[in-house]
Amino acid sequence: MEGRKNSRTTSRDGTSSTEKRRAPSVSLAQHAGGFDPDLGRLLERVAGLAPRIRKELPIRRDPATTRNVYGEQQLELDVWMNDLFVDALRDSKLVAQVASEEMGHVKEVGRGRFSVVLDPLDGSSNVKSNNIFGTIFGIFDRKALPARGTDLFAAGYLIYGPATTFVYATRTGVHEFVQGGDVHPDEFALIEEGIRLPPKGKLYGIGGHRDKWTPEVKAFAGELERELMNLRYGGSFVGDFNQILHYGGFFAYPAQVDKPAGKYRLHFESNPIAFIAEAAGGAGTTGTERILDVAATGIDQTVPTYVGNRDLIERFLSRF
Ligand code: AFP
Repeated sequence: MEGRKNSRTTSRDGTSSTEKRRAPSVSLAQHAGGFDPDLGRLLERVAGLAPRIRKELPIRRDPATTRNVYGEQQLELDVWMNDLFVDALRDSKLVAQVASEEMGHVKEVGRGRFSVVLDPLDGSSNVKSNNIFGTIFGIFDRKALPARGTDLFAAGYLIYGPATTFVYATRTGVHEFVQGGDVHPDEFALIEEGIRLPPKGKLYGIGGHRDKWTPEVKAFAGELERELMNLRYGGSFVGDFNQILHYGGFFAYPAQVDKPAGKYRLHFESNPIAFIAEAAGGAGTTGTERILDVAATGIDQTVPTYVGNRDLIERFLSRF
């Protein structure tokens, strides 16, 4: 199945759109279920929440009265989405533990084989401005949380953009799906299977403040600028990484001189995305070690995060 593009994809092969619509599409549940039936069921549950989430987006736009464990003001949507995902994972009967950026602790939800880590709403500051945000998740098989990224069984994300897309990865590949269509509007259909980072990265993006970047980050950013790579920074890791997945390049929320441990949450953001980057042929580093190798010492750890094409990550590391 490697490298397949669904017939609903815009293609360059000259076939008409009517012909394309008639060809059978592969659903997310079928695809992931072919890899592991329980994974198929779990991902179908997760993706099945998207229509409810999209319906609530215009309504739940206000700040909540609470802050998360990182001291950040939560949105009503952060809290609501967290509960929605936790309840769905519990109801699936496939999950034992859940931990999320919004809870700050590990929650026992049943006796299933999976443990799930998630950032229910990644890019919450983009809600107000109607820019890209999404949900990031990582799935462990029979592992207690917190666990090391290298033990992930699968990872993925949803993007609530102009279209709702779903990307999932296992160690053997990264696959993308889009929601909608004439026949099953709520279903996710395969767009591209076995995605690889394009060999020549086009984009770069670096979060934080240039004045606070470490000398290695400043120097490398200068190098990428001189090579005329295009700057893209959108304020949501999931959206920014998704661009790297499709166009190739380098994305970082780096160590800063006043924040050496960076901003991104190891378990909820950096590990799942580094897992996807590696499964697509790329790499992820903290600047001192592979992200997926970082020892799991606490559920609220943060790490400097650099992901993207392997050659760019290696060039960046050669500066240390
Ligand atoms: P949350 O919305 O889950 O808090 O995550 C936001 C985030 O960690 C990441 O998605 C963005 O890339 C980054 O913060 C944006 O940070 P800046 O506001 O400093 O650019």
